[in-house]
Amino acid sequence: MSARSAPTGDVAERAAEGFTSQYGGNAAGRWAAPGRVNLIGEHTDYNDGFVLPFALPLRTVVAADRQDGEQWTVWSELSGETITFGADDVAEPGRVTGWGAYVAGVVWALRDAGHPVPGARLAIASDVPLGAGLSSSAALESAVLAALLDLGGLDLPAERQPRLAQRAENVYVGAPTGIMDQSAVIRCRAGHALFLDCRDESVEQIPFDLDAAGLAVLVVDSRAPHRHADGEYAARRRSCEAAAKALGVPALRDVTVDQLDAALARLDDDETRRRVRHVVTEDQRVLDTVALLRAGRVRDIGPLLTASHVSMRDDFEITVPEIDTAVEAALGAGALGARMTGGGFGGCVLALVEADRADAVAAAVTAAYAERAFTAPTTVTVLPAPGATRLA
Ligand code: GAF
Repeated sequence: MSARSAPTGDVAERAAEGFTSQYGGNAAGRWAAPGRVNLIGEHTDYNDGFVLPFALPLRTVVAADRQDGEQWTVWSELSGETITFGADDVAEPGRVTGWGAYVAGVVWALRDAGHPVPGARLAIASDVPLGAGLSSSAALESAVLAALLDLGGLDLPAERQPRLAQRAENVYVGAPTGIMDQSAVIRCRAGHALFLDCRDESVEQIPFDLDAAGLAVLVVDSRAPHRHADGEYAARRRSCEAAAKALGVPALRDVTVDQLDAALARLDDDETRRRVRHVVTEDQRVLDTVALLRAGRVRDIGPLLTASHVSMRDDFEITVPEIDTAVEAALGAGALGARMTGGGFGGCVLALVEADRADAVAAAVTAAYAERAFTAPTTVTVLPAPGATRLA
């Protein structure tokens, strides 16, 4: 999708060929996990709230087989490197660093949960662009998890897998992310968006048939460099947790829009009030979006998407000029709604468009970028794809 994408050619074949060239022979199997976009519900997951992501047709594929002993050998086409780690490296978090930490983190999380993990050789190929806010990390963790579960004959129901992959990222890698990305990557279905309650992890598959409605979702990679994304993400999370404590609720999910004004009146700084307003109104926008989709009113979700963007821009303050430019240009060219998707400070924008307007909207975004001398964006239209799976 962008200059940050992996090499061309079929990703599953690249993984299989990588396996053969690194280790000789054929892999025992191949496991795929997609990237995701979030239709709506941003920074609500770690507030126990609601999200509505769908899986992308861009995937990470792991070709793998078992090897003797407690040893894991991993090759990735992205770095061209092969790394090896053993039991000592997964005895506690943080010993393997860089991209290998996401793989070692999954081994660590499985072992920490009491699962006997087989030694393995893995080869990784990916079409999910790195650093574009499309969950390349969750795709990697989830594809590795699927491979290790199958190779070890381990039984871990799909609904319990996201927490395990999230622990790999939170504890082993050290990134304080919520449960959305791993849930999306593992539990999404083709043609549907995943309505996830991040408190009890219950899900509803919401039909999201863009083709039938004559619509398209255009994804714009803003190409904006992630500016302080990790520190700012953690700061937003701390601010939400502090606000919930000040309001005497377990999480901001427990404040409804009807209670919002009274809750805001009890908070004494304006920044915190704006953070809370984003989360509380965003949860309601997810519920409203789901209600419209259940009623088959796909076009009508546009204004909710745009309102979500305005809230992220003005109240949560997680957008950047490239992102705001893309949203404004898309709306100016007739998009029904547009918003940043993902954690923020760069990443992607999604725009809901009439299918026959997708090219014109993409061209308008590109022209707006050129006017401001931003690095040219990349654009692609996407349909909701399946979640993690073993390939034939
Ligand atoms: C990132 C995180 F990984 C998610 O958990 C979520 O908080 C998202 O940002 C914002 O909605 O993708």
